[in-house]
Amino acid sequence: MGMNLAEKIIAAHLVEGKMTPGADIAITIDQTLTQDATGTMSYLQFEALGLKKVKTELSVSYVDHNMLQSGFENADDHRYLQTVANKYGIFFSRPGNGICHQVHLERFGIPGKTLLGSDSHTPTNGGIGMMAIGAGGLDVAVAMGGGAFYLKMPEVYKVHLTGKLAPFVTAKDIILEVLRILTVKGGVGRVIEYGGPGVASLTVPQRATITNMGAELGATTSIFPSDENTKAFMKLQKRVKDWVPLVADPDAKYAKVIKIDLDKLEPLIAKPHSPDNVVKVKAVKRVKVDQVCIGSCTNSSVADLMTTAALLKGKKIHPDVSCTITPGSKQVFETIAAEGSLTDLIASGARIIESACGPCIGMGQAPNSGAVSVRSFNRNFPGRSGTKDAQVYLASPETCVAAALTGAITDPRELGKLPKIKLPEKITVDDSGVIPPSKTPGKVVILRGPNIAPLPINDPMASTLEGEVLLKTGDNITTDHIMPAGAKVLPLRSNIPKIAEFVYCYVDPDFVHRAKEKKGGFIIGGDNYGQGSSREHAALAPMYLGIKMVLTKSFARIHLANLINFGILPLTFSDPADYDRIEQGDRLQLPMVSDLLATGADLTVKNLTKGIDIYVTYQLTPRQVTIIRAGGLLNYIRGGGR
Ligand code: MIC
Ligand code: SF4
Repeated sequence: MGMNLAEKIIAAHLVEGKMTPGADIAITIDQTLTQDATGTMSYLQFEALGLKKVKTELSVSYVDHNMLQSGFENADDHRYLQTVANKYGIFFSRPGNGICHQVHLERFGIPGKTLLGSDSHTPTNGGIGMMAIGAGGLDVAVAMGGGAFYLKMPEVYKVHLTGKLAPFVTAKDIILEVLRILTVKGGVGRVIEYGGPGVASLTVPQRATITNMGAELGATTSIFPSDENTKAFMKLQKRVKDWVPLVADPDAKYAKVIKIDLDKLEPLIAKPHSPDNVVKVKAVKRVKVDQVCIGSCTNSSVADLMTTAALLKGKKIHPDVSCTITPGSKQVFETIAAEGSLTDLIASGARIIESACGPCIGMGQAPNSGAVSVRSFNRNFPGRSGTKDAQVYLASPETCVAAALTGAITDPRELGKLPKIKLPEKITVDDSGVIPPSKTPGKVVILRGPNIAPLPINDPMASTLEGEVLLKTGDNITTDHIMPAGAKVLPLRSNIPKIAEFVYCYVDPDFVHRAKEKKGGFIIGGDNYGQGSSREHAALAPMYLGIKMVLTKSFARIHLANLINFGILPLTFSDPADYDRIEQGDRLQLPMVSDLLATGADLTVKNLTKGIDIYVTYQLTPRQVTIIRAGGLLNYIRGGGR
């Protein structure tokens, strides 16, 4: 029987389990990537594993998130990351070299290989035909140590593309259309594979825009075939020797096929505060705009920024708009400079920022109070921009330019004719921003600043759990709600006791105080709990505050794995209607839970306050049960587990 792309790559890397959707499998990992905001924890965990060197084919440590240095913390962390990389055989992409996903695509991605990254947008490299998956830092640390990656065998959906994009309609509009159809939980447990004749009209950076934002579907990953366009991209990058063709078999099976006719697509926009809140741009009537941000790992390729520059050439940013531009990498930055586009961007009055995540993660450029901000990014969760009441819209760079020039949300087709850009046939490939590891690792001293606090380690699970419901949330809670990012909080990523002070701070400012006063407790959630980022801090910091169990209607994949990794028990309601039978402040008990889990028995949660029993389910493998009972993955591995 024929195989699809995902099945082909998984089959070639499978070390445990059967490839039936929903079954537990383990795959080997060829490459890893980390970024600085999740990397410090990941490397502290790697160090705790006590190995001499990474065992992957390639591991790269990027610095792209914590770039504002308003105190010593971020600079100290960068120095730690550089020295730790140097010692353990890891390549170090220095600050200024670019956003991890963009640089990885340009310089390291290889079709057919597996990539595990401590960032939820790792699937960007699916654009070059990799099986690229986002995970928590601890899973990446284990993979660097040669350990397999455990996941549920995904179901595979096909997005069948026909036709060709019209002027001003872009790759971003394709993924916004997929989000409109599938929603932010439509991809959970699935791989989204792209195929059909329309694929041939898309370049690798365009494909990467689509696979990047596939993260917002909650998908395990998204992937494109590796074809002549992939070869051309790798040739431009002087890496054609790494190219291999990769296509799905003609009789490959898919759980579902979604058809999109590119000819019929129109410019789309995601309204506040969710990436699936998608409508046609022309349906948003002249909303006044205060800020426009172009860049991020979704839309900051050479073509994106040259098109932006061509549209802005000879014009000025609207006086009421602040417009920022962040090139995705040093290579993109150099190329747009060499091509003259940078001059046009500067002349337009746009604010050019270094190659990094920047405004996407609230690292500077927080908009004014109540501002409308139109961004070419991938997430518009509340507060993520750094301004609590900002209204963030997500759209293509073209739609962003239309807003920047007119001062209002405007269909970009109203700008007239799309200027033709001529992409360079040659670019400067300069890897000096990537520092190779030391040849004499024994001599390397790891430098740790005072911001790096020791890793908190959980206790093994108690036999009976009892405590109070400290918080009850609604559906689609994001990790940005649980553990906010931004310029104030991100520098504390290496310091769990300090960062724990911010858990749920925008949702309920009293949460941390309550958790401390009650010495921990439980959280109740709705559907798709923990969607968004891969940050394990959204599990680690609650663990530090004594959260022992989270009971929801359903979980997002990476957050679920992170909870297990840190020994927090994830449970779901057997009957979602029971969600209404628990309130904040209720006292709950799970009698003999540790023994019951070990035998695989059914579990009930006693609501002592209301005097009722609530049936719950857990989808944990025997290995995961052992991990939770041990108090987390680090305890498990140190105890000899694999
Ligand atoms: C994000 O886009 O939310 C981040 C910041 O890149 C995160 C990682 C993090 O929280 O450090 C992600 O997407 O995984
Ligand atoms: Fe960086 Fe934003 Fe991409 Fe996350 S989504 S990796 S913060 S650019």
